[in-house]
Amino acid sequence: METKKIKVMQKILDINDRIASELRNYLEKQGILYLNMMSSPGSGKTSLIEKTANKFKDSIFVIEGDIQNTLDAERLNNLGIGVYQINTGPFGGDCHLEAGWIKTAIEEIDLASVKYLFVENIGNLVCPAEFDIGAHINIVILSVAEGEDKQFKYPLAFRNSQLCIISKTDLLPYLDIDLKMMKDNIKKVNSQIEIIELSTKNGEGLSYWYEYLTQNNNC
Ligand SMILES: Nc1nc2c(ncn2[C@@H]2O[C@H](COP(=O)(O)OP(=O)(O)O)[C@@H](O)[C@H]2O)c(=O)[nH]1
Ligand SMILES: [Mg+2]
Repeated sequence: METKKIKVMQKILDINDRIASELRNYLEKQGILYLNMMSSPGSGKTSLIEKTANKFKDSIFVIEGDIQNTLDAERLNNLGIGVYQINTGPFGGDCHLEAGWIKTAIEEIDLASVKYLFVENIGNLVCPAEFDIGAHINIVILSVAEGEDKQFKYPLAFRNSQLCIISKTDLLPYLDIDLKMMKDNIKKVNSQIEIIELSTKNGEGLSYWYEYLTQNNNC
């Protein structure tokens, strides 16, 4: 019985990986940079997309993943950018997005003017890292309030990401956190990962983020 279950799970992952690979190639051919944002709830994914939308307004589209509700999609919609909501609640409440669901979304979206396609994955550091959605850049966001050790507790999210954003740096003066240790620990889990420190509240570091996006949008 157990063996059968493992085989079925392997098949689901194989199908997911094939679709992910197709998405990666398709969006590259369209000249669209495809970014997957992963973090625990409240680390600042939507806030960063909001800031980015103000800068790159007409060229951004966001696919929002949530178990329930459309709160984040409404926040982004208010800024006048295109948003597509995926709710997993009605289908069992999965805590991650899968490549097939993104493919279905993309088939319904007009991508003609889009240069940056963001996926805000469902808020947790576990499941989203297990499912490749074909993004060109996986981004893990860790706020300074989360501590120096989360990369060791949830290593896959850091191993499978090309960029780590350390968010909410405006809070550093109020926290007992060793930022250098936090960064060293991230590099211990993934020595290749790039790190950008920023705050959407006071704006520090945002210029590096915008530059990162512009530099990488050559696919
Ligand atoms: N102090 C501070 N708060 C932030 C920052 N970015 C986001 N927040 C706050 O953190 C909370 C969660 O942010 P949100 O973007 O919704 O996180 P998400 O759940 O990852 O999408 C909100 O109350 C934001 O105002 C930041 O850079 N500094
Ligand atoms: Mg959010």
